Amino acid sequence: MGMLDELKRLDQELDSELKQTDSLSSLEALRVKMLGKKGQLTALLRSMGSLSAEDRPKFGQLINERRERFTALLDEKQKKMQALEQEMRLKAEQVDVTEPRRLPEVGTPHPNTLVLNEVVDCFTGLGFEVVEGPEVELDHYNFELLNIPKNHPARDAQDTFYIDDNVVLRTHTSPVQARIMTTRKPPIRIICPGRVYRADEVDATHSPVFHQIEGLVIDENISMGDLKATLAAFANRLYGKDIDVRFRPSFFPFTEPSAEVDLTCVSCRGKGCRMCKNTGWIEVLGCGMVNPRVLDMCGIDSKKYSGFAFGIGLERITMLRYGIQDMRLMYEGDMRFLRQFR
Ligand code: 2U9
Repeated sequence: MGMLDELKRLDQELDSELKQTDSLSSLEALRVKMLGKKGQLTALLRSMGSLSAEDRPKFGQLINERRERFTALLDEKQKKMQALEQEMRLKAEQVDVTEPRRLPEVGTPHPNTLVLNEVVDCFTGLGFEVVEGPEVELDHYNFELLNIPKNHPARDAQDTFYIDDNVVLRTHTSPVQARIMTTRKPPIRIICPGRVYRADEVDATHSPVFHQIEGLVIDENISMGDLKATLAAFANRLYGKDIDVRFRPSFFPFTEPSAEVDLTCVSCRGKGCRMCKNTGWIEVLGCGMVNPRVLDMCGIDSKKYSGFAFGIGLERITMLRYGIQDMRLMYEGDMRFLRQFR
């Protein structure tokens, strides 16, 4: 093939490949293929040695014209491609600043927390202080100071989680009160909310981990009348002014006398319903006058001072407050349940 034909063919090849090129990288490949050191135009320049001295300048000029033309065409295409790629990148990275932001998911307070807050408001309003203590507790504070003797069934491993012979997961928050009694002088007015542990099976009303709020008042001349008025104030504050308090005799090692406390049924307001088994009353908590033996063991003179104590199961009063039928709902973390309480 003559050199002129070859130049013509290169012109056509460049034009057709330029049309097909759709990226900066394939454009660069085309530039190398045509104008690079091993490119086709360069090869043509090298082959000029076979031409006559007369033809050589003429072809040299033609090849140089091609080089200028190719360079111009490639540069032009490159500019277009760069502009196009820039445009596409800007489009891809476009941010709609008017789009509403996604709101962070906000939780709701647990029903136990809501009721505990109300109980704390109630008792701090009556002059009580809130005190907390360890959940891993010495046998001495959890049982011994509370007059729960060594052979008492509450101490059995069937009921209590033992860490070792002398250390347990507290089975009530009473050891917090015992600790305060051994370190302070009366008057004492405290409530002790917190998590407690018992080796119970899970069912609609039991859990091995639950919460108590215990209260303790110690001063001169504290009577059962003070206890009843305090618990009535609590019942009225949480469940309404029409709720009455009823004491029934009971037994606890740490109080003497002891009582189970019923409230007017919060569901039927005393008329009688399925929940109260038509009695108009529901059992809600336990209480009593602090056993003088407990006072003395904790270093408080039982001849000078007397006191009352009570124990409330937080889950129990929360369930009554909101009409929750099954305690397990309170531990499952199901947002459909939890979101109902605000
Ligand atoms: C000291 C002295 C006495 C705390 C008391 C109860 C009665 C009671 C139960 C309620 C439901 C436990 O959560 S529950 O199962 N508690 O009936 N608790 S008197 O008496 C004390 C506490 C500490 C130093």
